[in-house]
Amino acid sequence: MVKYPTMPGRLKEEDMMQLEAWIGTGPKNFTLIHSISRDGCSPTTFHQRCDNQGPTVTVLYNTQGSVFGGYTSVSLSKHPHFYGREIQDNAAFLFQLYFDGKATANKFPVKDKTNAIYYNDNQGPSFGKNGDDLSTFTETIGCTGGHVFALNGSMKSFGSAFECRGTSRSDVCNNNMTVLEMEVYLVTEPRQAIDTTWRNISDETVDGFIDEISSLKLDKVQSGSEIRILFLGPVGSGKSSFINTCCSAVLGRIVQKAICGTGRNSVTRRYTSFIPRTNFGYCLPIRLCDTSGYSEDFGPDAIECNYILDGHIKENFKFSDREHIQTDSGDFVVSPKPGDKVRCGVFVIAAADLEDDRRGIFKKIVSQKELMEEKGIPSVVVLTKVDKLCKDASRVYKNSDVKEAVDTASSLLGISRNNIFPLKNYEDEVEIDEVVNNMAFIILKHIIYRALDGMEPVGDQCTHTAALETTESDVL
Ligand SMILES: Nc1nc2c(ncn2[C@@H]2O[C@H](COP(=O)(O)OP(=O)(O)OP(=O)(O)O)[C@@H](O)[C@H]2O)c(=O)[nH]1
Ligand SMILES: [Mg+2]
Repeated sequence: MVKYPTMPGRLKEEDMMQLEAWIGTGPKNFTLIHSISRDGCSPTTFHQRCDNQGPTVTVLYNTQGSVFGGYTSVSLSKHPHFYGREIQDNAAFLFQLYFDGKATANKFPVKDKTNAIYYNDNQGPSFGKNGDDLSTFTETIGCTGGHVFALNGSMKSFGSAFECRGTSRSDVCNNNMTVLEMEVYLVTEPRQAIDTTWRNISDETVDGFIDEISSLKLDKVQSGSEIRILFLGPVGSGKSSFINTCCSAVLGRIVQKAICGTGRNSVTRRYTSFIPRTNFGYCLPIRLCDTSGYSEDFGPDAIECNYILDGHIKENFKFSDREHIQTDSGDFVVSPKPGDKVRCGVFVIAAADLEDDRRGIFKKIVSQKELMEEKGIPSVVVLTKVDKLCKDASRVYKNSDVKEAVDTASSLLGISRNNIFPLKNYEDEVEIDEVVNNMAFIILKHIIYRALDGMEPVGDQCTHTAALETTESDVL
């Protein structure tokens, strides 16, 4: 079966809950498998993406703020001899969720079950005999003005195969089939969480974590300066939130030093660093460096990444989409000190975005990872927002979707699975949560180990303690 991006569509969570209640057979997952704004509006593409998949729900969003569509509990499948045919579905229904922008929830159950769905090679999703209750489009429809599709379907005989319960078609679709979007979601049973733990992790308390990190005597390894850790990743993936999460876990209260949020472009515009500090004033000898998120034409590119890794870029440097830093710029460090150099790269990616690479961002990540490899700088991946895959944060290391995300990231980016870490950031919490802290400590600890491994000369059999006794140039 084709695997589809788990990118979110327009359908809100509460609308999915409403559909789930109407379907009436328990919890469901909704996976966006077709979107005309993303995939184009042609019958061929629609059938390629949606045929033989299982139950689906089609949702139309017209230009007047009305949201409506249809559900089919059976697979759309082509008849070997006919380009058009009706398909029986005892559980199909049409529905409306919003009318003129106002929430208006109505289910219109099927009454003529043998004519519930109309399959036609040349058409998009259609419901009722010949698609008379609701047809979406015939032949390819272009996009007008870059964002609108004037669909040529209709609800001309709404109420024929489906009960309309006194609602007229104009009360559902305003007799307006010009839409901003039409989406098809695959409706599946939620997979049972696997009960076997897919990764063993220890319980980390803040005291245990601090003791362990202090015992490494990192400040001596790095000759008095902090170990620099660089965060890179797509816009909005949770880089700044991760820095805040680490600082919160170490301090024991929610910290919001790094600015977080959402925007079309990166919210973080400057190269900024943060040092986590405990509530008794001890500063961890690590420096967490935030960067702008990647979009198509923004965020650190190969040249800037190269400079940052080698310590050539000063803190507070403002990333620009117009030009690279010049070597004669005031933000350019001509002779970087050991503490300016990056010791570990952390690629931060939202777990649910893993298979949506329309912007070519993973290619960028892979090339920057390879650049780090050439320089002997280790890299790890942090998969954020795992709460979207697994609501119960305490079950993350048992959840099969999270494990699958780790496997996918590993094969996409060519990074071994034990360098990929799932994470739920502090995001709406106002109090510390032990489970979130634990995830952050585990990741931070392994980032530090990787940085130390990268700083040890290759082939050297000495331990970290022995490394402390060597000179700076031996170690670095
Ligand atoms: N549900 C959830 N939301 C998160 C998580 N991490 C971050 N967010 C939210 O995602 C949005 C973006 O987070 P940021 O930390 O600003 O992302 P960023 O990668 O720094 O983004 P830019 O600086 O714009 O590149 C914010 O609204 C966060 O609250 C998470 O683990 N779970
Ligand atoms: Mg940021």
